[in-house]
Amino acid sequence: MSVEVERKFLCSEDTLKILEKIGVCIGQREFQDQYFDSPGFELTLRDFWLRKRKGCWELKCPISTGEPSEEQSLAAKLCTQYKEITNLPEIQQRVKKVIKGTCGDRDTETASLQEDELWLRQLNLVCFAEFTTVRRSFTLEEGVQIDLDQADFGYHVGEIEVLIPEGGDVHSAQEKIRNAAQKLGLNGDERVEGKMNVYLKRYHPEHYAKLLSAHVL
Ligand code: V4E
Repeated sequence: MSVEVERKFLCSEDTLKILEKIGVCIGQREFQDQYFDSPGFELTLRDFWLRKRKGCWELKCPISTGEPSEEQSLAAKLCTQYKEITNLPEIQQRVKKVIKGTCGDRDTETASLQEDELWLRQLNLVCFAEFTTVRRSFTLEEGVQIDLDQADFGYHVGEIEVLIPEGGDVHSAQEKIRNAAQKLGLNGDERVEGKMNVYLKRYHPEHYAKLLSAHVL
C-alpha cells in the first residue's frame, strides 16, 4: 500500500516550456474515472474517494500528518496526502466500515447481476461522477512525477506527485515537491483545485457546498 503526496498547479505556457526542458516525458494516456458513493455521500463527506479507473478499483483514504493546520509549513499546506488501496476485498472492507452498512437494496433480485454491480448494490453505492482525462506524464528527478491532466469537461491542471510507502516520510516528500515546484517556477501559495473539485462545483453544487462546510475540500 502506498501514500500519494501531491501538489496541484496551473500549468502556464512558461511552466510547460520549463517542464519540457528539464523533465523527461514518459508518455500520454487516456482514462475514464467513475466515482461512487452512497446517496447520502457518506464516503466523500469523510474524505474517502472510491473510483473505478480502467477496470480497476481504487480507494483514496485520508491520512493525518499529525500537525494542526496552523503549524503546517507552506509546503505542507499546498500538498494533499492520501493512502491508495487497490485490493478489492480490502476496499470493500474499508468502505463497509466507513458507511457502517447503511441499508442497501438487499431485497432486489441479484442473481443476474455482475460481480461489480452486486457489491455496489449491496452497499447502496452509485456513480456520482464520470469523466475522461488525457494525461501527459513527465519525470523530473528520482521519484518525482509531473502529470498534466486535461479533463473532458474543460478543466486542465498539473500535479507534482511523490509516492511513498505507508508510514514513510511525508515531510521529505513535501520537500521534494517544494523543490520541484521551484524548478518549475511555481511561486503561488494558494491551493489549486483538482478535477473533482471543479466537477462537483459544476455538476453537484449542493454536495460541493457540504464538502466545503465539512472542510473536505
Ligand atoms: C477530490 C479528491 C480526490 C479524488 C481524486 O482527486 P484527484 O487527485 O484530483 O484525482 P487524480 O485523477 O489526479 O488522481 P491520481 O491519478 O493522481 O490518483 S482524492 C482527494 N480529494 C480531495 C482533494 C482536496 N481536498 N484538495 C485537492 C487540491 N485535491 C483533492
